[in-house]
Amino acid sequence: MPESDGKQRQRGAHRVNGQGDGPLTTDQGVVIGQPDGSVRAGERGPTLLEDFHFREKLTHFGHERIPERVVHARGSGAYGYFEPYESCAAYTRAAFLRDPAVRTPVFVRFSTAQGPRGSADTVRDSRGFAVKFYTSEGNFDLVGSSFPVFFVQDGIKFPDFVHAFKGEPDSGMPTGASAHDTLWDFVSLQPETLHAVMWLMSDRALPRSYRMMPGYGVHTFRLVDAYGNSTFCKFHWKPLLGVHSLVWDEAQECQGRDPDFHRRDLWEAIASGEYPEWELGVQLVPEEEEFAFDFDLLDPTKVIPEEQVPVQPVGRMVLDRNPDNFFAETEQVAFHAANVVPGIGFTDDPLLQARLFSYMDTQLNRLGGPNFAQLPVNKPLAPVRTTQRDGRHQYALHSQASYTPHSLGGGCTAEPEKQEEQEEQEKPEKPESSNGVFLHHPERLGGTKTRRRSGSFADHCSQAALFWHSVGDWERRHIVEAFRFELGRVGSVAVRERGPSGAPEVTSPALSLEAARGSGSIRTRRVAVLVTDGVDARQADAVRDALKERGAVVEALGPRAGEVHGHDDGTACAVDRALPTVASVLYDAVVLPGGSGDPLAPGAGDADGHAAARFVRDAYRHGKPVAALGSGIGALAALAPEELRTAGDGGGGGTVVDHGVVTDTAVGTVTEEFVSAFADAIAAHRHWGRPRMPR
Ligand code: HDD
Repeated sequence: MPESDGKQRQRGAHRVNGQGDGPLTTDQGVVIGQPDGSVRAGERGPTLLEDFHFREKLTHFGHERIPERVVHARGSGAYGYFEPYESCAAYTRAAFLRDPAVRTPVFVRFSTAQGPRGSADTVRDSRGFAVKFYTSEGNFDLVGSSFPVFFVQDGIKFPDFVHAFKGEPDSGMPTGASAHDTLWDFVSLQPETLHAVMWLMSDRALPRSYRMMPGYGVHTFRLVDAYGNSTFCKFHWKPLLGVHSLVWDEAQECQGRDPDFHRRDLWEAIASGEYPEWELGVQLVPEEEEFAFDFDLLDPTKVIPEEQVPVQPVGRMVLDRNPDNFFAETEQVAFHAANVVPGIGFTDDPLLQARLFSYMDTQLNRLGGPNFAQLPVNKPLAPVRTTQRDGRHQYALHSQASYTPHSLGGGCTAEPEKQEEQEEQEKPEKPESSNGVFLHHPERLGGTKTRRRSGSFADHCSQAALFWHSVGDWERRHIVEAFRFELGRVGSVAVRERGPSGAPEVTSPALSLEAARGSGSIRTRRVAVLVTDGVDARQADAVRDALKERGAVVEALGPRAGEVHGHDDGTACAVDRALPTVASVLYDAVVLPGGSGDPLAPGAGDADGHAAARFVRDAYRHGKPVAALGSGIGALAALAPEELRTAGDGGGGGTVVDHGVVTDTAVGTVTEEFVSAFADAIAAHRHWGRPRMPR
């Protein structure tokens, strides 16, 4: 791949491919003749201490791991770029938002919050959505979340929340899950958690893919223009593929079938050229309107309803490159909520203020010293000139004086204009946007030192209720089921019974998943075609080709890998995977083509002979599109409820769609009508309100 952007060229200097041409060496460059044996006193004798190669190798191995992140340990990263649609100079002097011709390289890391490094991807949790912009004016880290609200209002409660969320103190269980006593004890005693808990109990906590997940900056930030004027701003990332979720039963099964479900999905999409894309949007509130809301803009447990302040699209981000090395890049990337650039500023949100301290501290612990900004993934593209020196893992060979002011060797060319002079010009008459100096917004401060929380942070119920009343019926049903599951896992009766009181019925339709379905495309959706000996091979191929043409990833699943014989003489159908090795939860939709064979017949390795039937039942139960063609309709009818309308049910030919079940009597091929009805059903993602399948 050509090194199209500055970050990729910078990384190129660090890339090591293979071992080069020569023989293996030690870390000191000494050639090792025979790398597979340790030096022993006799062939069957003890290993000798003098074997420096053996000792070096084992010592290095013993130090391969660094402390995992205390939260967000489990993550996946990718490189890409951001470009603004047009200049945002009216609100911000930030160079990366001012010029549509400028592409800013980014590294993004998605993560779960609770589980350790090796935990499963599809747990019920909020997700981290951290973006590092390598801008021409320094790195800007937007360290966000898949939820627009956080669990606590003040950073001093963050360790309490995390301790409660993590496994129980004695057993360390459960891994990556909230369904246990300490979490529910804490949230039931700390009512400010209520709004985020509603999100946690909703399908928002079970993304189908990182590529179909929104992101939020959560806090109210500031945008600052070239004149020093500030506008309050909330950041939003909206995925081009729409926002889609799993259902709980499916998410749990996925944890076993493919614990890397989200990591694999992101990696494979990027590797195959299906680059995920998000739109960056901002909600802007003029400074004068700070108090125009019935909640406090500084309270991170509140959304600004989109109906009140619309999200304005400002640019797009595309992820187009997987990392070269998981450890060096995805593990060593160090985000810091305080990494901002000129034109972006903080507010006094007490959660944000705590974060401005915490991230640097945690990176010192995790990465073992103060020079982690020199690591390739963290290294800015903007020139770095500091008087910071020495420390662990120092790579630079500084020879100039390390203090300001200094006069040696030509003096300090890097010395900026005096800060006081900058600050005196609070509102310069002429824009001086290009000088790239970061100015702290000169907010006027005053007050009595206190630990008291502002009264404007006291309403914990209204927005939790707003969320509840705004989501669709099926979303509400899932929330109730989630509460049942979670509280069912809580041992303490007292904790189970604690709960908040009601609140008024107000809605914000933008909060429903219904409002964020996306463009109707089925690109990268995974469709299974169940085939067996006797299948209508021409039809199976036709359906596969038609869906692939629309961008879906289609796999034929058969009783064994290889191929199956077709219904017509001489035909065969290639099988991508043996059905017993996969499961419906790894796909978005399923098709039963026609033919003379029984598509639900057991295959090799199908322990109880029900793998295919279970596949179709699961897809149906989880609300996924299910299609049956020709004689496949009969096989489906044997499983599906009688109330379901299917083609051939006295209704004659053509395509029939009922609750996302798409049937067509065609033989030997598929009709355009069928393909587009099935594609629509896939794009709609899930179909609720189906008749229940008999047990
Ligand atoms: Fe945090 C990591 C997001 C509040 C302290 N946080 C971390 C990551 C994300 C977030 C995405 C992982 C970054 C990566 O991929 O490396 N955190 C949030 C959001 C918050 C939030 C959206 C609320 C709006 N965090 C928060 C508070 C504190 C922290 C209030 C402490 C006072 N967060 C940390 C941390 C972590 C971290 C301990 C752990 C690993 C790391 O920083 O690099 O410093």
